[in-house]
Amino acid sequence: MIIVLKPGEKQEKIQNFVEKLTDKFGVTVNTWVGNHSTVLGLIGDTTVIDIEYLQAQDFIESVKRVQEPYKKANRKFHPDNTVITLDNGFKIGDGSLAIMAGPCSVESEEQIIEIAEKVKASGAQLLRGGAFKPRTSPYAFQGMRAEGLELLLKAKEKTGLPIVTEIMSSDYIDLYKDVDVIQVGTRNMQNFEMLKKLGELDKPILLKRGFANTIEEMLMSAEYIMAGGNEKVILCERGIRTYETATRNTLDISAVPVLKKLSHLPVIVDPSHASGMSWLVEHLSVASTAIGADGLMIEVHNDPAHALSDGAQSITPNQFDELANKLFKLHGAVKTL
Ligand SMILES: [Mn+2]
Repeated sequence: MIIVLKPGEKQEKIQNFVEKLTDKFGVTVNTWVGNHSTVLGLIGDTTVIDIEYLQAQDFIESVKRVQEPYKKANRKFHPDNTVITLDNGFKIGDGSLAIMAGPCSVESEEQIIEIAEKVKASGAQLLRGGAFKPRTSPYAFQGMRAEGLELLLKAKEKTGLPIVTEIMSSDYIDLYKDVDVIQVGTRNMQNFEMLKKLGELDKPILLKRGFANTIEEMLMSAEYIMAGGNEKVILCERGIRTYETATRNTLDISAVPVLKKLSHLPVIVDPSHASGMSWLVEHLSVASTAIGADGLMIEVHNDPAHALSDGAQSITPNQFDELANKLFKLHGAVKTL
């Protein structure tokens, strides 16, 4: 971290400030005194230093971070990829392609079990399904809630597929004890109190990128979970809001290699919410697999025209079957390049 001091400060005041930084934060401070200004270079773990505290000091001209503010999610301090092992032994981030498929919302026992069996037959290794649904309108279908979780667990029992489902409030955290991967949705990416609670669990967390958040903000949210002791975080790029209206969101495809460069955590892509249109899901899935994503989360519905949520972006089990086949082949080919 580089701190530039305003010109004309007394040597004694600077010395006191340097001592304070050393004592309070345990960093080493190098001081360069020039003709016009003094520059302090802080070496050590500067993630604990609040940049706003420094900017509030009247004798400081400017502050610049030269190190990322996240530590546990940072590849610099953890060069090897993190591999997350689920209870059934399936690994995410080990170089294989993890495909999570299922309906946007759990709608009935027959629906979730039928889809689970079909996506499993096509090669999906996890079943996705929403029980608690964050909908833009309070009048839209809100999900089957606790009953939906029960049905997901039934589908898991029947098919053996691990399940991934979204949590919307830490009030319901106890209901998720048999859920294999807890999803934090785009709207909750910065629900810091909930992230802290999830950090206390020993369970994989799938963290979706907020649709108006930067990559650094996403990594800081991962840091919240990891700082609590839970290092099993899977990052998910799901599109961001831009000025483009042709698609529901704009898939930031470059986020995949960027996240993998900055962090050791597995990175997956959700092409369904990124596009909002079923015909586009294949294109985005192919691109994501080719660019090196560790997995995909795809919405599949047995009857998209009558889905209670996100029907327009859901593909049918038959379309998923063809797509999954293509993706596994492509992934195998990409690995040999
Ligand atoms: Mn959805």
